[in-house]
Amino acid sequence: MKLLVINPNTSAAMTEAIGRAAQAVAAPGTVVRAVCPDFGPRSIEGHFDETVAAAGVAAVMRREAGPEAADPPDAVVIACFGDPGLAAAREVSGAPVIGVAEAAFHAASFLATGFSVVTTMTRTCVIAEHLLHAYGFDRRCRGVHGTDIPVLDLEDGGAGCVDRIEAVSREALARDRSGAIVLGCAGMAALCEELTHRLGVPVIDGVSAGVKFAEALVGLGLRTSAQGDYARPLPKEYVGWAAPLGW
Ligand code: 2AL
Repeated sequence: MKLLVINPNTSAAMTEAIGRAAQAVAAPGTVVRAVCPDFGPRSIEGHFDETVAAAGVAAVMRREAGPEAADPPDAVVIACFGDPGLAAAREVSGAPVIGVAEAAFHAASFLATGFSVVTTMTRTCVIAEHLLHAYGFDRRCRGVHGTDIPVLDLEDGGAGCVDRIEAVSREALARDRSGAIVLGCAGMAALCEELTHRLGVPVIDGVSAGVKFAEALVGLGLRTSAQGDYARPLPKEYVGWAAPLGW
């Protein structure tokens, strides 16, 4: 199957690292293509970044997976922990679209009664909390914790950040009485194995979980519902820089 992985930030290094992490867990028949928008923030660390990044995801979806796409994917993973543009992406194509936060929350809930999220800047904690509430996982998550690691410090895979993430995770496991850690940034994907080894509890990277859930849905022949709010956007004119995105 063809799996499109969209990194909503515009860091080429992080897009490559996410693509490698996705391909590493993919089944032999899965071909991963990792892309990022051609406009928007280098990293997503707040509401404004996220809003602009969501438009970038919409533009990539339109080009790569929309009705005019030359070689549309069988499934899509949106690889930023705020799941920017996720609902919009599901209006573009019937191919299943998975957000990495949503995937990680589901996976963690299979493995522990309660989990903790360990993320980047403390100011982004509220974004994860809003998602937990929107997705109905706020009863399973026992705490969201910032490390105050800037996202771009994770560009190379984040090896220099692993001690700090381990320390915050240990504190979170004890304070929250939780049984698993969800990594709150797609840029932490390469650290999952090392942190699992160090912490001795399940550590969930949403990129890997997203890839495996995408493969499962495609394997089951399931597609996004076109009934109701995930139906194609209504035809209308878009103006200004967004004109090509009109339907
Ligand atoms: C993220 C992420 O996954 N990518 C990015 O640029 N920002 N999330 C986060 N909590 O920092």
